[in-house]
Amino acid sequence: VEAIGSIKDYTLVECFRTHEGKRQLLLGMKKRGFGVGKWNGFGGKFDAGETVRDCALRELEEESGLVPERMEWRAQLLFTFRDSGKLMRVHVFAAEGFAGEPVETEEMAPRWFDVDAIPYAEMWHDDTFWLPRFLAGERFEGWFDYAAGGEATNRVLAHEVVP
Ligand code: 6OG
Repeated sequence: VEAIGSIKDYTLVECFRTHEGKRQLLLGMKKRGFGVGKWNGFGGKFDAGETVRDCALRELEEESGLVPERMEWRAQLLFTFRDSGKLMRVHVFAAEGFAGEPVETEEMAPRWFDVDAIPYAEMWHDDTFWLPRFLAGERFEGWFDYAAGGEATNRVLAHEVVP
């Protein structure tokens, strides 16, 4: 029997702006590591002793160069993986108010998307279930149960989103 792994915490920041009258969401194409090849918000793992908010701000700046004027906590997502038994908890923030443009980093290639043209087919499957509610301004908790092969198969078998 494998040892029971502990839960791993991550942050994820969804950045918004209004551009030429249209509301837009910033996504980054992940160039390496977990979720490579998918569009996603910006975030990552905690440094020792770091608060959730500090981690979110640090990861956003490291991966995009951006520092937001406003950022608020909006969601907590729990991910289970059938094959590995891995447990991940992701703390999601909404941010806005940016001075410059995002820069490409070793981790992410950034692009602004109109909120009515989100590339769901090239994102984590769970985003399909919660991002529309996030875009609508809701706060919620979500649970997503990934099929075996998690990252490669990208298939949520069961889920729940609770306000
Ligand atoms: P680094 O490898 O960059 O952290 N993340 C997920 N995001 C979504 N939408 N769905 C998932 O389904 C995710 N799993 C992880 C959290 C990984 C980054 O990717 C996010 C972090 O922002 C399983 O350190």
